[in-house]
This record gives sequence, structure tokens and C-alpha cells, in this order.
Amino acid sequence: IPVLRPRPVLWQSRFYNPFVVALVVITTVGILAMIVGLLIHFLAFDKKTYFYHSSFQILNVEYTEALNSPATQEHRGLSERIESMITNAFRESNLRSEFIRTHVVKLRKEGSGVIADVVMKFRSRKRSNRGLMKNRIQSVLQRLSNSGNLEISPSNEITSITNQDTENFLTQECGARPDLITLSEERVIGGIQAETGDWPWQVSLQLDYVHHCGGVLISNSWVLTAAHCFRSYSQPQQWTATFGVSTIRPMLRLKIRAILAHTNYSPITRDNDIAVVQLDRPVTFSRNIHRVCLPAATQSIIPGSVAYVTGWGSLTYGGNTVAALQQGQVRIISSDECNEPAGYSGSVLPGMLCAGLPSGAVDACQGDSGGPLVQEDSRRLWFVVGIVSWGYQCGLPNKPGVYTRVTAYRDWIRQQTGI
Ligand code: 4AZ
Repeated sequence: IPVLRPRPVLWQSRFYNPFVVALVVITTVGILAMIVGLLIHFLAFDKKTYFYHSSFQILNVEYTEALNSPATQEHRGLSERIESMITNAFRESNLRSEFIRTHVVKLRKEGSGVIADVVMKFRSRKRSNRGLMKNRIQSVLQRLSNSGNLEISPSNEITSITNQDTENFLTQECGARPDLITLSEERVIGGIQAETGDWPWQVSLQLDYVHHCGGVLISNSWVLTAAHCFRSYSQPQQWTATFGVSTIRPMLRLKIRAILAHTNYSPITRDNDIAVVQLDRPVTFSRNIHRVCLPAATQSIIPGSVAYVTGWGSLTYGGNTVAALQQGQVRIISSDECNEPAGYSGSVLPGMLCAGLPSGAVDACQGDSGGPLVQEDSRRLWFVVGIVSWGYQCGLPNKPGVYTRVTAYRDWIRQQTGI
């Protein structure tokens, strides 16, 4: 007689099947992970950036010509006061976690007073209400009108703008690098190879389509460079200027209309090694091509401060120029130190500026000539303080790069170009 085993046993053994248990555990963990992931996504990453523009009327500051150039202490001081007033207002408001950064794009004249064009960046949840956001920003700015010692007209309207608009505002002004163009929080300059748009004012001056010297864009039609680049080749027709980080695949190539080298340039002392080159037509400024700021004649260049030199020059003395733009971080060296017997023993003249590292490791070299030495100011605008001019070979200790001191030629530049 067959004995039938009761079915439940079979069912039970199946229930405790280790594969089924594993499946259930994995599914549960998977679902939990998805829930956590979605939570993180919606709480932290489901954010979008918003840009706004506003024009603030400053009632208690009288407009002067000094406010016209970002190189003056007046412009820098007033812009900083406006930027910190706005920043503080948002930091103390319920928008503190949404507010990223603000920048005064321009100061302009209105009657006898001043109008400041300002851009602001916020980050908030993707599905947050834009109209509500705008109202909240407006109400924070409204309260601004009677805080601090700047009197700001309370009637300022804010306009929602795109990141392209923000980019356009900033690339029309001088000296903005990518971090400022996007109003981003962090700024990083790493490595030695420049990336697209990193040094948007860098120019390659080419003789018969071959890179010969560096240069720097100081307006939409003028390039600042070194006089010694044109010693043997002074005909504008032989030259072209290219833009973009690659000299072999440039983003833009333009003919040269005129070359104005300093008439007192001396090949023996290398004094007055400066020239301005006029482009055949003005360039349209964009994210990747726009001008650097020129410093005021009175700007002091502080020994020990950080500067960057950029160019397509050789990586070793006697080597070949390179196709990809290189960048190097150096420090300003005082002329007294540079003129010591172990250094250049008195050859560094008042119109020159030394920059390098004690070890020598980072330096300009052949083919970098005419290119810029730049420094960043407190508002993250970049100024050309030097033009690569000369040095004893490259990268040797006590033999730093010598640059034309741009502040010493600020008036010469104005006389030649009107800038
Ligand atoms: C040059 O021959 C050159 N180390 C440029 C810069 C320096 C040396 C030489 C500075 O164009």
C-alpha cells in the first residue's frame, strides 16, 4: 500500500529553499537601494541653476571716470561693496541655501549717479516655482535698499536670464575666465595643459601660418605683444593671428592690419620690448575668445604674488614649440632680488618685471615671447601684468623669466590704441 507523504512538507521545504530566500533578500535590498537613491536624487541632485539680472541705482555715490575701468581701486571698491551687500542679504535670508554667487558686471553713469548691472546665480529644486522664486529674491533685494552705507534705489526690477545671457554679459567685459563666466563656486587651475576657454585672451601670432610669438587680446581689435617678435619680419601681410588652445586647429584666424612696435625698443638692453598689433577686423567676443583686463598705470605688482604664464613655447631650451597651449604658475620676484649678482646683475630695468619659482622649474621659454603673464584680482578678474620678453635660457634657478612691465607702458598703450 503506497503511503502518501503529506503535501505541506513539500511546500515547507520549498519555502526554505535557500535560492528563494536569497531572491527575496536581494529584491528587498534592491528596492531599499532604489528608494534611498531616489531620495538622495530629489534632495540633492534634482537641482537646477537659475540666473537673474538686475540694475541697481546707487543713490549716494557720484559717478566719476575712475568707475569706468575695472582696473581702478574705485571700481573694485564699489563693486566689492555691492557684491558683499547682496551676498550678505541672501546669506541672512531664507534663500541662503539657494544663493550661489553674484557679480557686478558693469558700473555705468546715470545722471550724476551710478547704475550697477548685476548678475546673480541660484540653485534650487527643479520643480520649484519660478514665479515664487523671483518674488522671494525680489523681497530680499527690496530690504537691501536701506542696509549698509550704500543707498540703493528700492525700485530695482529683476529679470530671469539664461546661462547664455549670463555668459554674454561676462564675455563682453574684460578678464573673465570660465569659473566667473558660469558664476561657479570653485576655481581650479590644474596641470600644465590648458583646456578650451581657459585663457580666452591668448593669441598665437603666426609668420606664414607658423606659430612665432604669443600675444594677448586687449580689445576686440588689438593684441598686445613683444616688439622683438617683429625684428626680422615687420610686414603685417606676413602675419596672421589665431585664437583657441590649438595652433594647428585654431578656432579663428585673422589677418593683421598693422604692427606698432615701440620705437625705442632696444635689442641690446631689451628695454621697451612692447608692441601692439591691429587685427584686420574686430572679433566677436565669446566664451572662448575675449579680452583680458589692462592694469592701471599705478597698480603695484606685489613680489611673492601668484601669476600665470601661458604659451606654445618650447618645453626645454632649444626645443620645439608645441601645438597645445601650456600654462605655468609662477610668483612675482622683486626687481631688487632679480638684479642680484647671482641673478641678472642689474640688467632688469624699471620697465621690466621678473617672475618664476626659486627652483626655476616653471618658466616661459622660446616661442612664449609676446605672450601674457596674468594675475587675478580680488573679484576674480584677470589682468595682464607682463609680456614674455627674455631670460637666460629657461627654467634655471636664479634665472627667472623677464617680462615687459605692462603698468610702465599703460600710457603708451593708450596713445597707440586709444584703449
Ligand atoms: C626666448 O628666447 C625666451 N626663460 C623667452 C623667455 C625666456 C627665455 C628665452 C625666459 O624667446
